[in-house]
This record gives sequence, structure tokens and C-alpha cells, in this order.
Amino acid sequence: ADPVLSSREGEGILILTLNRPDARNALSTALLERLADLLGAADADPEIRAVILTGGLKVFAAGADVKEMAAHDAVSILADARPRLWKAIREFGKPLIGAVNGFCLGGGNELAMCCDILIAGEDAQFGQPEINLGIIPGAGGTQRLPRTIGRSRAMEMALAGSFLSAREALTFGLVSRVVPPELTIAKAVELARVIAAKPPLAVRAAKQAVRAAEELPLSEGLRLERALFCQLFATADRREGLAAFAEKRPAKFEGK
Ligand code: DAK
Repeated sequence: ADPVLSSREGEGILILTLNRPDARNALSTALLERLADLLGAADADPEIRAVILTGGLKVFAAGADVKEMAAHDAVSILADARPRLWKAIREFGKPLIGAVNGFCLGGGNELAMCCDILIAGEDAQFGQPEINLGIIPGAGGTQRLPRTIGRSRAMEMALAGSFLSAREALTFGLVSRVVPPELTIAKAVELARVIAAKPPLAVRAAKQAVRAAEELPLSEGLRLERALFCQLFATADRREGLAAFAEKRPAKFEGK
């Protein structure tokens, strides 16, 4: 079976569904490869304006495929294909909205943190249980969690393996909304539709700038913001946006 299902949802929206239900959507190398390929194709397809990533209604992902990892030794793990795949996933340039239900653990939580906006179902549970396996997070968990929810809570997750409920994840800023589980995808689609109607070059620049805030010192981040802001003055969509405002009509953006 295809480890990631892909479907179009109306104009400009793609839904990617992790599809290894028997393994709680564990992130096998084959799954990550397929996901990286699909995101690469979506990035290059001008028709696609936003992507939704979900594991369906029961589980987001139970982390790396533990059975596959058990086959690695200290040398083969160095040549592991997965870091390259994770990098490709992180570099997706269009809006990526996660719709998370059930367990979102280990690499699953790290994958959720690759999303730009997270919608959680009330039953979602977030954790980094790698410590129980004698390892630590390997796809950014120790770096992104403290930047997102703060050091003390990130330490509790990484050292004690504590889980966060959906409500806690909302309070701590890991997710932006909590809805009944059956509405996570609908809510993500609603947001994706709003974003899909915005000028795509400005959307891409906004994502790049906000993401850079996780990495750059403030002065460099402000410089990047300024450069991206000025670049957008060269776009037809910027002229259209300002003209439409002056003429009191809705803007028609073309991604140019
Ligand atoms: N990998 C492989 N199979 C898994 C799995 C996983 N992570 N999680 C569950 N499964 C499989 C189970 O083995 C079981 O298979 P069968 O026995 O039916 O063949 C089936 O899914 C159903 O699992 P359960 O019977 O356990 O189902 P429950 O609903 O009772 O429990 C659970 C669900 C998610 C709470 C539980 O399965 C669980 O605790 N799973 C393991 C969670 C975990 O430890 N996750 C962290 C994995 S470490 C890296 C990047 C990333 C990472 C590492 C390196 N690089 C780029 C280098 C990430 C590491 C991790 O994520």
C-alpha cells in the first residue's frame, strides 16, 4: 500500500494522509521518501497553494519505525537516508497545515513541528518518548520544542517522556487550535482555503520570514524581513492588491 495518500481538495489544496494504520503511521524510510517526493512536486506545481498533512482520524504518527531502527548499527546510522529526507520536508516552501489526531510521538511530533500551523483534535497527545528507548529525538525535537514551548516543558518531554494533551499543547503554543477530532481536517481545509486566496509570492515570503525567526538573531531577521518586503514590490500581485484596494474591489492575484 502507498504509505502516503494524496488527494486534491478543491482549488489549490492538497491533502496528504500518512497511511500505515497497522503500524500507527510509523515513519519508515519509504514513507518519508514518499512524503518528501510529494511535497517536492507540490512545491513545484503552481496550482497548489497550500498542503494539509494528516494521519487521519485515529493517529498522527507513532514516531520513527522502531523495527527499522533496530536493524541499524553505529556505522549504518551515519549513512542513514532519513536526515536528507527530513531536510527536504522542512524546506517545503508553501504553507503546510497539520491536522493532528491521537498519538503524535517522537518523529511524529517532529514532523508535526515541520508544519506551519497545527490544528489538533481534542484527543491528540504529543510526546517525545525516545528517552524510553535509550535514545533522544533525532529530527529536531530537542531544538524546536524549547523554541516553541519553552525550556522547562521541553525538558520534561525529552527527559521524562511526559506527554502533552491537546489543551496543554494549545496553552503552550505548540498548536493554534483544538477542535473535535472529526473536524480537524475540515478546519485545516477552511484555513487552507483562506490562504489559497492570498497572493502566493507574499505567502511564500511570509512563511520564510516567520520560519527564519526560529533561527536568526533579531537584527538579521529584521534585515531578511526588509529584503523580502522590498522584493514583493516587484510583483504584479502587489500592484493588483493596492489597485484593488483603491478601487474598492476584490483583488485577483496571479502569483506573479
Ligand atoms: N514503529 C514501528 N511500529 C510501531 C510503532 C513504531 N514507532 N508504534 C507502533 N507500532 C506498531 C506496533 O508494533 C504494533 O504492531 P503489531 O504488534 O500489531 O505488529 C502496532 O503498531 C500497534 O501498536 P500498539 O499495539 O502498541 O498500539 P496502541 O494503540 O496500544 O499504542 C502507541 C500506540 C503509539 C502508544 C504505542 O504503539 C507506542 O508507544 N509506540 C511507540 C512510540 C515510540 O516510542 N515512538 C518513538 C520512536 S523513536 C531520526 C529522525 C527521527 C527519529 C530518529 C532518528 N534521524 C533523522 C536520524 C525519531 C525517533 C523516534 O520517533
